[in-house]
Amino acid sequence: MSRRLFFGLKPDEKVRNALDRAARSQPDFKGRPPHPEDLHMTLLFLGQVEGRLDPVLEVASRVQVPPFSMTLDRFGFWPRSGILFLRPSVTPEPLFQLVRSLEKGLEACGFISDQQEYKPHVTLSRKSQPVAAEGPGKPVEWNLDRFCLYVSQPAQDPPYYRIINHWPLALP
Ligand code: 2AM
Repeated sequence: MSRRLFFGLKPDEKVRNALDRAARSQPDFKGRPPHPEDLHMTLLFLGQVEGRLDPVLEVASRVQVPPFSMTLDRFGFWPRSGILFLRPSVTPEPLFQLVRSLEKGLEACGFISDQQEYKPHVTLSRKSQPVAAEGPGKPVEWNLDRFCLYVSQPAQDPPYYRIINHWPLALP
């Protein structure tokens, strides 16, 4: 069996509504917003994973990172993909720790990470037009206390991303 997997952070309803308001504050983006349930921040994209998930679940269960909060306060735009996103202007250290810890654990058990520089963002729309790169009217505050493993199922109707497991952010 093969599945397309990624680790990510899922906003709760309050944050999803705030993200929706932020996207609507950019009336000219003309893009395709994700299904509200699909809004997420990617931590690490694993791609197609064959066979049993035990090693991946084991790595996630060993992560020791405290809960944290972040403020999404900057719009951004990637012209090649037409992705309009919101990002934190300050990346909290625990977010870097979380990504590094997953990367290191997965590399140690044979998963190859794509080596891109990690750019925390929440995609608000695809196939968008460029937008004025200003902050949202009201910065979106997001408190994080867990991270998730998602399976991506682009062949079916949205939502495309299903959480298959989640772990608390906690120190021992
Ligand atoms: P996203 O914009 O929905 O989070 C696989 O490349 C996926 O990882 C992309 O579809 C994108 O999904 C996310 N991604 C791509 N480049 C990234 C980067 N530099 N940092 C973090 N996530 C990235």
